[in-house]
Amino acid sequence: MRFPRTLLTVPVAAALLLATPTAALADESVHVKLLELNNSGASGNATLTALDNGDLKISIRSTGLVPNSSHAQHLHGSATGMDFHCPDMSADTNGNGYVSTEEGMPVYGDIFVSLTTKGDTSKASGLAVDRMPIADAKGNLSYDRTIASADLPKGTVEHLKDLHIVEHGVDANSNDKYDLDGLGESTLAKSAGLSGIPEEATDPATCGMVSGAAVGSVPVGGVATGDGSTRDRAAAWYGAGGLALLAALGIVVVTRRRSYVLSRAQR
Ligand SMILES: [Cu+2]
Repeated sequence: MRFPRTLLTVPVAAALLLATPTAALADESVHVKLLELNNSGASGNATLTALDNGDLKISIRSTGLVPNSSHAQHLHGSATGMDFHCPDMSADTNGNGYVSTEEGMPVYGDIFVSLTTKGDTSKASGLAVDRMPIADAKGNLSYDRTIASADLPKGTVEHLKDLHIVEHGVDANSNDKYDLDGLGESTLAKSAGLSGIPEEATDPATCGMVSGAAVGSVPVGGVATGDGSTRDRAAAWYGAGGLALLAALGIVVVTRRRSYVLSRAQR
């Protein structure tokens, strides 16, 4: 960036510097790759966007799910720095060939946010299958929702990197539906007082870690990695001298913006 010193005073330069990142910071997105669990054959992509007003926008596109069926999906994890991650098959402690939701929980954490299509998004809606998205006849699922900051657990946006997306619902006996013949009755639903729910409906099908997406990474000395998300572009802007230039100007706003970036960047 060039500053014709005869034309630009420090305040003008500062205004120019601040104008660009404001737009870039409005949408801070992280990309999440949803990988199959339980040999479900399902996978997907998700984008979590922390909006400027504190709301969280979630977009999920998945394929290979049980067709015409409701898929419970959640953000799992914790905002208190616990190290949760997606499980592998070693979490299948009862050895039935499927990691159940309960077996996975010590690894991926409790339900943090229920990704329902409408209404409540708390843990209490974890099994609200009537408000969960339904895969189409081909097993594709599309989900978009913006959850207001007031409805998010404290620290959600700040701790996005500690969360994972889990989509539930598998088809163990390959008949394109949930039924008791596949894996029997859901022990999870049963423990919640719901009887007759197939285990197939509650076992996880995909899991994706937000932490795998280099959330908020602003390496000292510049940004060389990343997935090209908005988040990374913002980080790149600051990392590639923006912060240094602003700091050199020594204005109050610099501190505020820097702490904003770094608070998203803590690993
Ligand atoms: Cu879940």
